[in-house]
Amino acid sequence: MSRAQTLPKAPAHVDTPENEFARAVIAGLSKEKKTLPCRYFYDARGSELFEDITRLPEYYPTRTETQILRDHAADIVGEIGDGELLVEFGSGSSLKTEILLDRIASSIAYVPIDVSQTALADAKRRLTKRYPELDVRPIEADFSRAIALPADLASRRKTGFFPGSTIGNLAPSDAQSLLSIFGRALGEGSRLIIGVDLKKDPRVLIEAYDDAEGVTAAFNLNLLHRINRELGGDFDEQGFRHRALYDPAKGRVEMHLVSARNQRVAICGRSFRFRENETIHTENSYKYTLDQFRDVARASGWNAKRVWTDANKQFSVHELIWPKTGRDIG
Ligand code: AVJ
Repeated sequence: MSRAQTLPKAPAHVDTPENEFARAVIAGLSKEKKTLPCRYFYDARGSELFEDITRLPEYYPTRTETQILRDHAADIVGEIGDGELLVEFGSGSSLKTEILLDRIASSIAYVPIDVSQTALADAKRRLTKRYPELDVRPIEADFSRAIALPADLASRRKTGFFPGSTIGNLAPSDAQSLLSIFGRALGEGSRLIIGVDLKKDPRVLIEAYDDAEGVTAAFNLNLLHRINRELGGDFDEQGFRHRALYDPAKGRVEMHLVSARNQRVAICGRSFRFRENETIHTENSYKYTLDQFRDVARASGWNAKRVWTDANKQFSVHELIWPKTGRDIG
C-alpha cells in the first residue's frame, strides 16, 4: 500500500484563501505583541487606497522610482536581446513595466506573476494591445512561494523585475532568502532589476506613512474592515488609531493600529482583549543604504552590478547578476 493512501484526507475547506486569512489573523492576534500580516491590506478597497497613497505628495517612493526608471530606461534594458524573458514578481497592474517595455526593441516574452487573476487579465489585455508583438504569459501565484516558469521558456535568458520596494516589507534575513528564491527561479546568467527605498531624514519617512489627508490611516484601518467583513469580526473603527514610527536601530518604518481604550473584539467565534494603547503591528517597511542593500544581495548569492538613484538619493534601482562568482566577491 502506498503511503499516500494511508494519510487522512484534509477537509476540503482547509486550504481556501479565506481560511488562510482566518488562521493568520487568529495567530497574529493571539501573540503577546499583536501583529497582522501586511499582505492582507490588498483587498479591492485596500488596493484602491494604496493607489491613492502612491499619488500623495508625502509618499515619494512611487514617483521617485518611476522617474529613475524613466531617466535610465535605455540603460536598464539596454542588454535585453531577442527571445529573452522579462519576469515580474508581484506585477499588479504592470504599469511601471511599460516604462521598460517602451524601450525594449527586441521581441521578448513577459511573465507577470501575481496572486490577482483580474489584475493579470487586465494587464495582459492592455499590454497585448499596446505591444502586439509581446508574448504575455501570466502566472497566477504568490511570488514568495516556489515559482515554476513556463517550461517552453525555461532556456531563455531572463531579467527579473521587482519594483516598488516591496522587498522592504521583509526583514533583511527574509529579504536575503527571497532574493535567493528569485535567483534559483531565474537561473544562471539572469539579472534582477529591483527597487529599494533608502534611509533618509526620519521626518520625511514618517510623513510618507502618516500623510496629512489620512489616506495611509484609512489604508491601515481598512484591514479591520476586511476582518469584519470576511471573518465576521466586530472591530469598531473608532476604537483604533493609525500610528507610523521610524525605528532607527532596526532601520524600518512601522505601522501600528493603536487601541483607543480597553476593549474586546470578537472574530471567528473567539474573543480578543485589547488594553488601552496596546498596538497591533501591521507593517514593516525596511530602508537601506546602498551598501546595506548590496550586502544583502551578495549574501543571497547575487552580484551587485549597477545602481541608479534620483538626485536626492531618496530611492534606488539596483541591477543584480546571478549567480555571484568568486571573482565578484569583495
Ligand atoms: C508596497 C510595501 C512598498 O512599504 O512603502 C505604503 C506599502 N504602506 N504606505 C511601502 C505602504 C503604507 C509600501 N510597499
